[in-house]
Amino acid sequence: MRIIRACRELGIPTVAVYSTADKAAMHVRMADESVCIGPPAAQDSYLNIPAVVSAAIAYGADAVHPGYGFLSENGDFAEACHRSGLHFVGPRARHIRLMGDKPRALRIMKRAGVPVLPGSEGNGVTELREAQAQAKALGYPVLIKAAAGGGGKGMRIVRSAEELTRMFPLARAESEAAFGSRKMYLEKFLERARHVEFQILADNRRNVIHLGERDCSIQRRHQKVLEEAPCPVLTPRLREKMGKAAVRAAEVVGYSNVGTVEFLLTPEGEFYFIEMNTRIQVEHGVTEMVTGVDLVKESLLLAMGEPLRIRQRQVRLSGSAIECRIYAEDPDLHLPSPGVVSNHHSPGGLGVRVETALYDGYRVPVHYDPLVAKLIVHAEHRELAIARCKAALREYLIDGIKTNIPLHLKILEDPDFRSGHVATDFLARYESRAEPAAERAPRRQHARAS
Ligand code: MV4
Repeated sequence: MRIIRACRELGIPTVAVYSTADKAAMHVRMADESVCIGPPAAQDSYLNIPAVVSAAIAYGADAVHPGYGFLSENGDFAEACHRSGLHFVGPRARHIRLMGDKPRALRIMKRAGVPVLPGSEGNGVTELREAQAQAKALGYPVLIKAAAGGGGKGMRIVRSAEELTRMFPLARAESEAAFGSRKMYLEKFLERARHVEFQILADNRRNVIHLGERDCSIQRRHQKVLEEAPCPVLTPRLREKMGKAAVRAAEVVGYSNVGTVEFLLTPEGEFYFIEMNTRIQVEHGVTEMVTGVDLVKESLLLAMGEPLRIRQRQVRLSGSAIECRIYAEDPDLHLPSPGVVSNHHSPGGLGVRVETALYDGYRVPVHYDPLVAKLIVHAEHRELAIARCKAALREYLIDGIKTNIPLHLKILEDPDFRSGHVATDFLARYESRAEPAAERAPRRQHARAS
């Protein structure tokens, strides 16, 4: 729906693809045309490259936007589009593949002078004995990552040789199942860092700019829960330094279109490149709110071969934005909560943006990601954004499914969050001191949603 909106503004007609599970989905109703590409199982529909490409050809499409899930970071898909004469709205296949190969990406960044953490040398580790030697040299704690992965799948923190012996085979099996690769990467684990990522835009004439950062430290099991822009602890000086490193990361490989450079930031102000995401991300909205730049529109124009329309010095950050990811999940059990939505009312007002496909009578399918809405607020400063966000969450009504709205209210009231002093361990610490569900006073309106 976000992509359809940007296309409409540009006068571009749209064709949506869907699986039989998504027949009643809002994006299908909203697009000019729609095509069913297969059964619910993603492997047989949304991940089926020939099905998507042939739908695009059959409907006379000029370009394919991959969105942010499924095939969005699949080099084979970008290449298949290209071979069929379709513009792929994203980077070139070779850059998707490069950034998907963690040891290779890190080697290139290190050589380009972008700071990286101490980690495995070479092309990755498959054998436990080799992993043990490397971990010993790095010193514990060490983080095991999938060399072909990203976003936390196959990741394990290990604090001793014994833990490594236990965890390495598990992480390797997870990587093989998820990415078809047994190659792992070991990295020194930073305990109390923040996850700070820079949005970049690049045209195919090697011009690259950044649009500032997002703080995504608040995650649960590597699923982002709440993101904000700007990062509350970045000084203009550090922003410039990290921004330059992010731009350098894109420049050195000749990257094009939208991308995100992820860093870890320590309390001492040291930062390290960890990976690059070669797609528009779920949390792009907070950057849009503080920069006023429509990132999806820019990505479409860049894919058409247009030069960048904005120069670095024209990028101004204004105010503070927060995004709450609303998941259809049981807040106590952390289990998906599919069901039929009723009494849906989404909040509104100045500085309140809701991106959702929910409507009354819609059945949230069990087959896919439980993300059902994004509440994005923008205000002049962070304190006001927090207040606005809380007010909007209390206004949100959703019956029929359970959501994590109560968790968001709890985060927004947390003194550590309010002072801006959070790190990637925030929600983990949080859950360990979580009070019983009964003590959580049900708030007036969202009580039914919890
Ligand atoms: C790390 C890290 C600490 N040290 N790497 C998580 C997702 C992926 N894109 C990168 N991630 C991390 N990589 C090193 N060497 C911390 C994270 C991380 C995290 C870790 C545990 C619990 C929550 C987290 C939230 C954000 C980032």
